[in-house]
Amino acid sequence: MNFLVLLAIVLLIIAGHQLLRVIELSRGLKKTKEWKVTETDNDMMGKAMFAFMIVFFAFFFWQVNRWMDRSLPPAASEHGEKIDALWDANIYLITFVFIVTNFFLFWFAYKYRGTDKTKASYITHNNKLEMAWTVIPAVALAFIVIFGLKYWNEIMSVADKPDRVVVELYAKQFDWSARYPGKDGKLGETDYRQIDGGNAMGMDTSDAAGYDDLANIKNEIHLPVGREIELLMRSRDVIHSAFLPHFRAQMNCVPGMITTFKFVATKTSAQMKKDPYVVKMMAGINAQRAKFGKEPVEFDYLLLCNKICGASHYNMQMNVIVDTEADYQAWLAKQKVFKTAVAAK
Ligand SMILES: [Cu+2]
Repeated sequence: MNFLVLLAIVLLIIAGHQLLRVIELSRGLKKTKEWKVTETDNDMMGKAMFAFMIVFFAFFFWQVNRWMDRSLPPAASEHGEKIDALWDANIYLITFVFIVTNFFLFWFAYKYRGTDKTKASYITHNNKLEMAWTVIPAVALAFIVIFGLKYWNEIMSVADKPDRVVVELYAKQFDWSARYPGKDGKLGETDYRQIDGGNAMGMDTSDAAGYDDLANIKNEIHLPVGREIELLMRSRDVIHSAFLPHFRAQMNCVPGMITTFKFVATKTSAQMKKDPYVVKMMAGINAQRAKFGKEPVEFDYLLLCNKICGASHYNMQMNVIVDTEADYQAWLAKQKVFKTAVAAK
């Protein structure tokens, strides 16, 4: 059986070889050379390039229009507006360059398509051109880098508002816990050796400053609108990344150290749900969900993990509710104090 298969393969190879020889011989008998590009070929290719350009640009603008309302809504934080402005400036610049360069690419392929009448000119060097394509991108990049650095320094500066809200985010495989300081305004010390069922965030039980902390808050956190929020982040196991896309905030949570990010939320969750962009975005998402027989969802600010941190990484999510000051205080009053939480276990 194996021998027959081998024989069939060998015969197939021989047959293929013979077929190629026949083609080669018949080519020699013809007068025209089929590898030679004719006037008609060039004309057709040039026009095809032009047609492709039109379809290409049309597809590009269709895509922008089709998917625009599935991108992130306008920033809901003060610094987020700066990031969005920088992002928009970059995107407009890139789109402009994309259209100009691709227009010339395909337009020239069409305009200067080969004919027997014209001959290509031989140009080796042009100082003016060299200057133009060095200086113009250098100026554009300098603009992007300078604004990027300016905003980076403003955004990454240390939280310093006296009335700021401090929130600790504790990441572990695979969920988030939050902790707020109690009436003393101070978070208690932590000690990883004390982690157990009743002390999941590893608080140091010998530090009295931690007794009034509102610890081990799960599923959702509340933040007041218009006040500086200082996030302090810790991780129990691997590197996670606290990602709050609607506030344009992200910071790695690294085991063994505390990382920080500060921001000011500008819109409450209730205001954001009524934002025209969000209404349209959610309608699009819910129409898509309906196709798969899933119930509609409401908009919520989210805290996600943005590091591929393990098998259930996708599960690391927490709702973030931005409240008015009064609602925030009411929610805060309902949270369990650490000492009572420990006593209750
Ligand atoms: Cu994670």
